[in-house]
Amino acid sequence: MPPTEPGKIRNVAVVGHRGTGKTSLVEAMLFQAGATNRLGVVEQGSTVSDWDEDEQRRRMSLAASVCRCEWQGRTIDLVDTPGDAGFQGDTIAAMRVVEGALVAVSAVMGIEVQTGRVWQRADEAGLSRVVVVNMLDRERADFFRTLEALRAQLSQSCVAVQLPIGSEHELTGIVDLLHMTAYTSPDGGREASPGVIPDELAGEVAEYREKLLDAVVETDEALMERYLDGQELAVEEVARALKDAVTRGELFPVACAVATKNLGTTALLDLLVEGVPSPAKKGLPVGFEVDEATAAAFVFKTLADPFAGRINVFRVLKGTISSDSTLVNPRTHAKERVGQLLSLQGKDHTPGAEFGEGSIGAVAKLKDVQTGDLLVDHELAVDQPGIEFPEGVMSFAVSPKAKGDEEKVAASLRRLGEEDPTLSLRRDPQTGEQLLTGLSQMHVEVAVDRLKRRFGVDVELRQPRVPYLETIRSESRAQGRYKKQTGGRGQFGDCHIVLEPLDDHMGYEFVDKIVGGSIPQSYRPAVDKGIQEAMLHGELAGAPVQGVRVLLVDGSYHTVDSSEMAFKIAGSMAFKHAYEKANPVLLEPVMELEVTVPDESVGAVNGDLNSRRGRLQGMEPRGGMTTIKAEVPMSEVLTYSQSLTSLTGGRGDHHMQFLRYDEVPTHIAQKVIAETKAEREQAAHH
Ligand SMILES: Nc1nc2c(ncn2[C@@H]2O[C@H](COP(=O)(O)OP(=O)(O)OP(=O)(O)O)[C@@H](O)[C@H]2O)c(=O)[nH]1
Ligand SMILES: [Mg+2]
Repeated sequence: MPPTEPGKIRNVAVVGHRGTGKTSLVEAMLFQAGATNRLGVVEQGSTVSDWDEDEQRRRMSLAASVCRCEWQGRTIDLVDTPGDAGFQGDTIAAMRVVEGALVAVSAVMGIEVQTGRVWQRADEAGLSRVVVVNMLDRERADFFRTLEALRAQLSQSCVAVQLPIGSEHELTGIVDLLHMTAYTSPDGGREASPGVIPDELAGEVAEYREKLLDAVVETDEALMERYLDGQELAVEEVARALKDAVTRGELFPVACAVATKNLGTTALLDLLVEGVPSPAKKGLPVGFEVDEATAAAFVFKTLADPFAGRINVFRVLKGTISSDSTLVNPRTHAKERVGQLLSLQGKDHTPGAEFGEGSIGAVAKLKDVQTGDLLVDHELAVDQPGIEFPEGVMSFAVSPKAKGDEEKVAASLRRLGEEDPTLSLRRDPQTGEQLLTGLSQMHVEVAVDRLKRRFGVDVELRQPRVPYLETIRSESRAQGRYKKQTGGRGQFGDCHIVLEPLDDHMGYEFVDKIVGGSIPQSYRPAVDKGIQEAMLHGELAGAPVQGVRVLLVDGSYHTVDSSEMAFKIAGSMAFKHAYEKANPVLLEPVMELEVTVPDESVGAVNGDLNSRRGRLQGMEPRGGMTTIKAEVPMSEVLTYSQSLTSLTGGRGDHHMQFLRYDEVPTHIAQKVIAETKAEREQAAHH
């Protein structure tokens, strides 16, 4: 089969807040378009998109999943993405390779935290957007309230192209304002052909049809003139002008749906085909520059299967990618032999011979290709466009349950890291622990589940140690004198140093202030070295010392007995003496925390933050939800996810990042110091 013409492709990322029905919408579209024979259900784990065992157990999408259907002679590639903030890696990557986004919102919840975030990403990537208000059959669902929120909070260019017929449990269908027809078969079967609009809706339909016309003619001068002249505009003319406006990103049509009943699916598929531009029309996604290549593809997702090996999912940027060809990876400069190409449909892959411009495909068993890599037909000097993934915020210490499994754990986690670049493993140089860092607690927990199921390694998660630091508050001066006389050649080193606190508690400076030759030039770096070694473990809690300027002011030496070693020891001794006198204090990392919660939980959340030594920085109410900004010590928010869930009934969302180091208040510092002391003593016993 020849590759699909770029003009006939629609690449759409299905995005939105967690649980707005994205997976169910994809399922409905596949079913309505005849790609599947039955409407799968998220609860039953029977959807095409949520095929992974972890997704089915948790009833949520954890990774992007590519699903294809044909509609009106077009090939639509739907990339269903996870809504949960902890699994945004794939969502961000998917939005880099499509022309359009289908933004799902719940008619009950309206605009939520993640809705705003994906909207902003879509802005950055210049994506055309269709908004779908889903779950209109649920209690407390309200299309009009949601529409107003969309217009107020996302864009005034959101415009209804459909209306619900009835509401909540009495919802019986939807009106398509564009084609002036109605769909009235909310029974979960294949949606029937459109019928006539019920008479009782005439008034409302006229009102919203006019709003739609007003919005559309705004974007088309010729049409505007005729409209103002009082001429009747044909349905097709309006549809065409809307399509152009959506393509250019000037209007965002708002559709209605009940995904689980397959209602509104036909009109939604129509909108995607008509509104989302094809790769041919849109050209390269934002940020790519592959002029010199004749064929290029961008890897936006990687699957690490312990049996099938690695599968790279790509979007063809230019030309054709065919099996049995050779491509180059500009990052590694390595040639990659392309064996079998694959077409994806959820978990299924079928062999494909070639993929043309704009299409999404997959390839197995390349040597060293990662998410974010480009594959080109010959070596070129191309810039890596890359993908800006968010930094991990939740770290846990991991250790294998079985002794001796350390290497296996590390290797398996590396494989998982290939699949999910927002997951990282590193050794904390200070505490020696292996830290697994992800975007949320659940993110890290899912990784642990996968380690077990896919790679057969069992690990334990512990709260990580807080990376404390130490610093000084005042100036001090001390001498370090090392002298040893044992038989033959002795050891002699002697130095005087002054410690001064540096701004921001950060950094280290060594300044040689010696006038004359009290210490020969060649021994002075040894003093510096000795001091730096002593600074690795401060005297308070064994934490690294930061924020110190050392002035080397004086000393003495011995022509025979002095050595680098002796001066290193003298430097370390001088530091320890001076440090004690310089008012040392413990520093702790402080996080910048942003919490978004329903208005009614604000009091409880603020009270809780207060009890965690949080400092409120600001509050921003926004349509039923309030975003609270605060600075909180890391030690107080190691398991914040759980607390927030119980404080808000699961409706809160948060993210945090490292801000700076601050002094630990004395009474708390005493506790930390006592604890670390006890631990160190215990460690010394073993
Ligand atoms: N009543 C009703 N339930 C729906 C509708 N659409 C989805 N659901 C249900 O809502 C829940 C969430 O649906 P999903 O399709 O998993 O939502 P999602 O947006 O993919 O969720 P994440 O992947 O976790 O972000 C499931 O229990 C669905 O069965 C709808 O239109 N009406
Ligand atoms: Mg989903």
